[in-house]
Amino acid sequence: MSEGPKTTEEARENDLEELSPHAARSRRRFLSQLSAVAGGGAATWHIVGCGGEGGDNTPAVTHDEPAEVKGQDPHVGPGQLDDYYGFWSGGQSGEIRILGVPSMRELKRIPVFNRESATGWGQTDFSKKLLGGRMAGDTHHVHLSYNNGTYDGRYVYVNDKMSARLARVRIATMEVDKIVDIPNSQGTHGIFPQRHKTGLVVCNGEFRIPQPNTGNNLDDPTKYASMHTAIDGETMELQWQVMVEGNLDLAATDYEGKYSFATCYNSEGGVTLEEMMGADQDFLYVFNLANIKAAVEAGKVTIINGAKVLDARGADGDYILRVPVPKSPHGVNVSPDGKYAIVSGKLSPTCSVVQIDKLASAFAGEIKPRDCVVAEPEVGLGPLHTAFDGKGNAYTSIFIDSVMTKWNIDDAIKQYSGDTSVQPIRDKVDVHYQVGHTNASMSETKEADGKWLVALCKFSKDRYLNVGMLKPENDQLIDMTMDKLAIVHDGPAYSEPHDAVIVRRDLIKPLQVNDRTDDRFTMYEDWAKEDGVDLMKDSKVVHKGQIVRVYMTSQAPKFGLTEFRVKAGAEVQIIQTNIDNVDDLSHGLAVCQHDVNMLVNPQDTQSVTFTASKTPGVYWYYCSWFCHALHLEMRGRMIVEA
Ligand code: K7E
Ligand code: CUA
Repeated sequence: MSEGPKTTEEARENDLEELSPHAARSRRRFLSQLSAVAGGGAATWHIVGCGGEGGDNTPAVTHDEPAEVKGQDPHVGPGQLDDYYGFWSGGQSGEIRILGVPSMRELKRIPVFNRESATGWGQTDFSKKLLGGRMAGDTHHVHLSYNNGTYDGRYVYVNDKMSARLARVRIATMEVDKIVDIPNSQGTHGIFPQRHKTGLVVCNGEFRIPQPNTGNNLDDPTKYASMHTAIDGETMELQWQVMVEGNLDLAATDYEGKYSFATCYNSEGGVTLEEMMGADQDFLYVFNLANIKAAVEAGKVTIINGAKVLDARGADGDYILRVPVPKSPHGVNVSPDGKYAIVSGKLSPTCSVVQIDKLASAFAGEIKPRDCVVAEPEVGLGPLHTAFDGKGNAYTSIFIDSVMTKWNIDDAIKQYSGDTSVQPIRDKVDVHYQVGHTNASMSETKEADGKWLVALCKFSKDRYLNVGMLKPENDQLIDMTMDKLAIVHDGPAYSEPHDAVIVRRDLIKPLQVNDRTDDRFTMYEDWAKEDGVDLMKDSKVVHKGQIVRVYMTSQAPKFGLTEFRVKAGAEVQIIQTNIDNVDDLSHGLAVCQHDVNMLVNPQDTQSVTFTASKTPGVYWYYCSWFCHALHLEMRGRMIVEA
């Protein structure tokens, strides 16, 4: 494009029309709908973008634009392995999923905050202890532990927005090993680990509540506050909370361990949609981690529900800097060179580029917080999240326009500083439909490699066979190695991936058989010691008053016990150890009519506690995972006596 940027609204429309006629149409529609909302109308703008019903809403794009010949091949043939692990949040399902990229094949689901029948998560003694009786969750953001700016292959962290929890998966076992409750917080949303080493994981409280939330100030929202919380990524223990006045949305960290970031919408402190959209300006909150640590160590804290809380409401100070950005920002992503935090506008068609090395001067009062903003390119309507290729380009997901916009960061900075000869927008591609998060291969590390980009679309509408009212989400794979972005794959996803990270496969090395080092093994070993049992060898029934402990090995195709006897209504605890030492040889334990089903992986122990039927009789237990030609014979009888 040869002309420089225009200044009038009309010229901007023309620009958009050139880049994407669809974008210009939806921009006009968006603006009229927004004014309807502001006037008290129904907030329906977010579902009417593309390809569907009504008005001037012609389909966004012809389907299946073929990839250009020079691009990468996303096909992963039989027997071939993907180049990347994708870690996807499962949204309302409360889980994490692992996909192969670029095949986009779902390889595994890791239950986290949900009850899962296949593995017994939520039913085994260990998972019950972690979940504390809660059986639902809402996972949004999945991030891995870091060392020196890239993934160290040890942990995956994920938030539960619904019950304000942070969970950790140990990559060696791909199972949850810790879950921590975040006090004084509701709607725990953005999380991000520090990137210079496995240090803090910061967690944003999105919903403002009275502090403490014990019946005070119920009807005085001006007194509500939210928390920016730090959890130690090694111990999973709460370190501190910083109390702020505004809603905290997405989180990020820098690459040096100095700052954490939170987008703040609703700085006006409203409790209704209209109130939350009132102010034209909101903020990127920048947290100064060294100053916060020093203040916590100096005891400048209030204890609220056991948490050390620093009050940073009101004016900027040592702890927080509020960088003004256009109203209601959403995503914040830090470029792989560590230089910029990019704030996506959501209700503004812009991204604000914050130069991180200017923040120290702003904290010192030498420049204004807004002076740290060095570019604000127009990227489209409803920018949500930004990914990177490691070559100076940013890729922003644009929700309302249903496009991905590729733009150049340096050119955006030049344009902002007055150079009218540059145009930062490089390309736009239509996605289907209403893209939320985006991410790219290694994009959240200093090793961003610019190979694959995913657009996690909230609506699939007509892209798949009609499966009823709830359609799959649509995860689209985009080849980012060419000048033009090319969609090369549609991947249906069950409700509802929010975020994903895409990790080079050499960084992820899970075990084939369990190494029995997780915390939970001390629990089993303690019981076994108490009862004089060797878990790897013995099968034995131990009566302890009303409780019957049943130790049982499993080795294809046999359980260590072919029967055991209990009294009707007894508490039964089965502690099962899979002594097979063979890759992929899992056994299960299902108990007929007792609602028990759990997985026991090679060299693993699992335990489950349940109440035997009040009706005496014979109840078979059986192996529920196909393990052997005689798998169906792998069973035994629980004999329940009167
Ligand atoms: Cu944008 Cu929860 Cu990350 Cu969803 S949030 S899109
Ligand atoms: Cu063991 Cu099937």
